Amino acid sequence: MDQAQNGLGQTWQNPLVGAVIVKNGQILAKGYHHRFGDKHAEIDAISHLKNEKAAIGATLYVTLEPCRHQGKTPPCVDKIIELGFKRVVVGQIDPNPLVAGKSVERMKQCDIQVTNLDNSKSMNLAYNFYYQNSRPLITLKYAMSLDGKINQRNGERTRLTGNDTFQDTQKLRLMNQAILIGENTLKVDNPQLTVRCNPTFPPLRIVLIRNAQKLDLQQAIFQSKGPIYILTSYENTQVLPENVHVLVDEAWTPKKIIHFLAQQGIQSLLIEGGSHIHANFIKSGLVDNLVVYIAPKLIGGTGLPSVWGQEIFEMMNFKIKQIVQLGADVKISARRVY
Ligand code: AOF
Ligand code: ZN
Repeated sequence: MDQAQNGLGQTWQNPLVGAVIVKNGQILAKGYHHRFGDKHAEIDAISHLKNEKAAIGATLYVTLEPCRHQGKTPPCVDKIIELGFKRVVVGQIDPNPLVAGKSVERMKQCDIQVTNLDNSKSMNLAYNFYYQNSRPLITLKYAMSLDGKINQRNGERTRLTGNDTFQDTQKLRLMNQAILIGENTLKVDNPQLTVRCNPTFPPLRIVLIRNAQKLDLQQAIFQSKGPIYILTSYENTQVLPENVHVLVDEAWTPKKIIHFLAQQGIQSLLIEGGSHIHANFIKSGLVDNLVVYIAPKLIGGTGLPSVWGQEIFEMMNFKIKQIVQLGADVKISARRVY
């Protein structure tokens, strides 16, 4: 798993995968999936053997079941069989229907001993979730005051949290393949929605604007690179920058948005706000994780609450996964339980 982590932030829609080759109690080679499109972890480890013949009778430890399909690279399982490995220990079965246990079967048929430790799923939560549920894993994030408000007054940007929280939200963006905001957040916060460290595969930026007939192209988001999808109910006739795509539907419900993202192969979505979008997604039951930053401030009065505008008829339950202090702020991460 340590090997796999080397690929963090670089593998995009592919999982993090690590591999180690062992013989006679000695590690002969290590490898990992470096980045999306590159060779797979097993092949990387094999490439570090002094001689491929050393694989004869050796054990291959790999955090994900090897693939058996021709993708951007040839099937790993063929190479494993060809080189004469005696034993293969996998960390989990690959939920990708192209693999899904079939490589394990194939190796067993070729008299390779196969053990599934089933201990590495937590490393690729969104990847596993996507294949199990045919939709992205949805995380809803907001920063609020001690009295549960996200903004001072409608129409004004309020900086509640400090720099440590800012750094953490950057990591959160990096861990998601798409980010969604609504038109109020676009207007009030004027965000770029970029990840400052310029990753190779930045998250897709999605903005829900009911009427996008006339976009304000001076806004920060339109000055930045990388694809932006505007989901709207009205055609836009402006000449738009090449990276801006307008998709029209009479009513972009959370369900339709998620369906669109699933079709794009997006495995994880971060919803950054505002409170109406939060409420709509919660109402639809489409929230899997919450990340809440609490700033030690009180707003009171007419401040905008974190979730506003839609009633939830049945209370939703979450399990707290983590509580950490970030500078003066507190971060709470929670996962939905049913
Ligand atoms: C492995 N080892 O290191 C990875 C695997 O488009 P491709 O060719 O890179 O294939 C992507 C699929 O391959 C991915 O969805 C998963 O099923 C498998 N990824 N498999 O044995 C690896 N990254
Ligand atoms: Zn492979």
